[in-house]
Amino acid sequence: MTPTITAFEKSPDRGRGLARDMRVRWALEEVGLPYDVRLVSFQEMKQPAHLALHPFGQIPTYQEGELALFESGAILLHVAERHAGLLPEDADARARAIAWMFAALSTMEPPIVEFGMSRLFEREKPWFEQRQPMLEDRVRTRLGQLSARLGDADWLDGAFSAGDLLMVTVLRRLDGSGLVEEFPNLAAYVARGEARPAYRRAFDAQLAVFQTGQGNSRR
Ligand SMILES: N[C@@H](CCC(=O)N[C@@H](CS)C(=O)NCC(=O)O)C(=O)O
Repeated sequence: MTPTITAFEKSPDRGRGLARDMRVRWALEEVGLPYDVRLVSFQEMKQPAHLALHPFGQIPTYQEGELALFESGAILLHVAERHAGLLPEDADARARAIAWMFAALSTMEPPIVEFGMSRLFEREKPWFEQRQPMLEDRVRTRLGQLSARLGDADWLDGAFSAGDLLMVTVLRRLDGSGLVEEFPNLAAYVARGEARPAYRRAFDAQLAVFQTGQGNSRR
């Protein structure tokens, strides 16, 4: 059964691949699973029909037959557990890759989102300049720790996994801040992710939505 995901009808990132449907698209491309996309407006996301799918009125969602999922991490885990290519076969290596998925979403993403939100929405606040260095340092600390662990490896734990996929999408949220570039191995890591053919296909598909305003199917 072909899954259907939801994405922004008009992505605020103007097609830069920062919205969270990008990580789901990339995962589906990595495992070679065709998918349909249903575009939703900000208004639609807050209506009962969408809230039944996503209690917080957000994207992405994932529907496959009777199954409806929300939360990009849960969607990725579902896809990765059912299709080869995103999680190792070995049970211990698989558990470690899943740990990296959680690390991306619950250790790296929160300070990065906080930093990004502040730059987007709090510039006019009288305390913006004062608060910014603290937010930046929180991100820098996590980047430094991640950089130390990655060292000169290509991926976080052996072969490319769903953990790397999520981590790269999370680090991309820092685009334009110069922070990732302070850690050349992390900048190279992100570039390695972006160079994957599956990433390119996913990126082009979400960009096409922004450019044409049309939903798309990847079959
Ligand atoms: N933890 C959720 C976050 C979902 C999320 O923040 N989605 C954003 C787009 S990237 C959204 O729908 N924002 C619109 C809103 O919250 O109204 C996930 O990973 O799926």
